[in-house]
Amino acid sequence: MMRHLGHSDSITVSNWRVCPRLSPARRPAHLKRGRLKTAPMETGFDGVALYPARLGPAEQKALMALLREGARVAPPYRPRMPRTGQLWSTMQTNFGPLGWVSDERGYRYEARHPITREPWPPIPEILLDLWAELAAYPAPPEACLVNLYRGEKAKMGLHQDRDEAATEAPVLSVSLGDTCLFRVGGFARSDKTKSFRLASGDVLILGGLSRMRFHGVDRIVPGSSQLVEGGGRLNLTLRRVTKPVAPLAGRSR
Ligand SMILES: O=C(O)CCC(=O)C(=O)O
Repeated sequence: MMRHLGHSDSITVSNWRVCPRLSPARRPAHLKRGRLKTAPMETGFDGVALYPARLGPAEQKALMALLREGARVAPPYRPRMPRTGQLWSTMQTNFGPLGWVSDERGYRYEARHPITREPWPPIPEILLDLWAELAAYPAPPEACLVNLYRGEKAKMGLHQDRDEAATEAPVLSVSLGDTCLFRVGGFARSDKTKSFRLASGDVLILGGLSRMRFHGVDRIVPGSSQLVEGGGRLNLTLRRVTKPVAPLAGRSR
């Protein structure tokens, strides 16, 4: 079914173009030095760490350029809900050996793009570095799900990330572009929730006791950033899907 999505369900790669001058295969050293070393902000939830402006403007642009390159290989598409086939309000693609997909058959990880049937492009090194610095997990992420929120209707309902076997690994999320209103709850959908804003460059980690908390995006604030060409917000979540076969002492990449 996914193979038969109409033309209007894909977006052109140029929508992702932000910084055509930069096309680094690897992150330049000066950007590495320029990363803002901020401490996590208190969120009120043990295991939910928010690093405001963890990526500075130059790193955000460099990451956008890498995402644009990746989108040529793995064009963003609009996924479908399990059973009903209803279209999501966000567009998605993935990087990494595995990618998270949703369609009438359910939620799962797959090694290939559901429309092109090509393998997903590799996770950009800049993101692997972030994981190595912040995830405190002895194996690299296997999936980077990319969500594109565009327009006032784009949102993501409260949900748990529960399709990964490695639930002891955190989910590391990077926000780019427009600010969003992010909501975190408890371990039942009906539990009390708390909202905070995620702005471009912010990094959020859901780990430890909070790995399985319900969370979602109520809405974005259109026009709050100029980073994403055509407007909108990109969210990248790094996930370890399978449990590492053997402990990799002290290494995360
Ligand atoms: O867009 C976000 O900040 C959250 C994304 C998310 O919850 C998910 O991909 O599971």
